[in-house]
Amino acid sequence: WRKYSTKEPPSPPTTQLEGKHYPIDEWTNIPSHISSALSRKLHLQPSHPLSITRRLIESRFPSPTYQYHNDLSPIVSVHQNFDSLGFPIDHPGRCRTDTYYINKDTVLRTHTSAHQADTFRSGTSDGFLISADVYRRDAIDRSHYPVFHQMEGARMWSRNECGASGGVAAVIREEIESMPKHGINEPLRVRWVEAYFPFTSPSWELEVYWQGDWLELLGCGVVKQSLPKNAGIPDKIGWAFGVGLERVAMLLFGVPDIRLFWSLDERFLGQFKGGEVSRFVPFSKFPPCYKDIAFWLPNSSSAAGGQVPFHENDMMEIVRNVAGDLAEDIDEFTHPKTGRKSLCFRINYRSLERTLRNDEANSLQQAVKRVLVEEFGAEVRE
Ligand code: FA5
Ligand code: MG
Repeated sequence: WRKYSTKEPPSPPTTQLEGKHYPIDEWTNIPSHISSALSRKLHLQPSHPLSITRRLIESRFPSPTYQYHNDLSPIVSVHQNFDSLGFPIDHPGRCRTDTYYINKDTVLRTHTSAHQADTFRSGTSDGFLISADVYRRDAIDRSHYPVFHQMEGARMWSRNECGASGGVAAVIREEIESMPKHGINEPLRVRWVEAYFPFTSPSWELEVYWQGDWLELLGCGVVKQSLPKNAGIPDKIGWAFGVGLERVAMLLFGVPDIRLFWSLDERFLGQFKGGEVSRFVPFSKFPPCYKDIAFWLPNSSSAAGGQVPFHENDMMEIVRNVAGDLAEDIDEFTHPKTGRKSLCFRINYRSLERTLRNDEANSLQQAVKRVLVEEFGAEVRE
């Protein structure tokens, strides 16, 4: 019992990630289905479609002009992920509803841009490609996943080498527009949409037409001068892009659902053993199972137990925690206006690997309800 009578204060609670201990606090919000993804590193598995896609893009941005970084830790500071890129302090991306926090100062990177400033500062090459896993609390559907992979590309020039920033803009658009077309035979409809990022100006996003809708592939732009200036290279000017590797791989390989990239099923992995781009042959599509849920939330003034306001991403997270990859998508319904906030969601449960039984879907749905009631004080409308 002596062990417990020591006068030393108890050590603060910590969490272990990638073999290191981090103090936790009221910002910590990393569930186990996320922390267990850290070790997967799909973009480094030689015959995984994400790795094949990475190498294909790398081949268009050759070394030594471009230096490749493929193993940077996903654990970064709030400064690296947001401050160094000029994100304003009230930017919604910084919220706990959108970002996975290890503690108030440390996050799982939400984008590969988190490494831009450091890589510019290291000054070891004019260009770089950074491929990595990134993490976001986000919607559930066929093209979104809370862990996905991005490739950051950037290239710097001396001002006199490249002329005006207009020249840089032309180069990036030319270079990037041809990227998703590579390896695809049928004509692809692509369009550029003006966008906003705190660290580029002008900025664009590139979209392609896919399964009846526009799918966003990447964001890019001319790097704002504050970045090279802060990195000690004020005479340089350059462009950068950040592309979603899953999105490009879905086009290249014909993968219809982003969850498939995480599959350990040989019917999926076995198709890419050659290490080259090939058309994915889908295994039969198993039937969906739709379940609706409607609930009231307590008024924030009367919220018991210090409950926090409910965010749509909280619903996504609850379902991910309960159902894992058995949830295919979630739709929010419009609901009648009343004094209290009422929410309705339709969850589509569907396994990629087998037919899901109705009683399995029911028990997942029951578990979702339980979390809503116990953790958010929801009153489920039957
Ligand atoms: C960014 O993350 C910027 N850092 C990109 C950038 C880099 C802009 C350099 C300028 C210069 P955005 O949030 O739009 O931008 O994400 C980039 C891409 O990541 C998207 O176009 C999409 O292809 C992919 N993506 C975003 N969220 C998800 C998700 N939940 N699941 C899968 N892919 C996603
Ligand atoms: Mg975007």
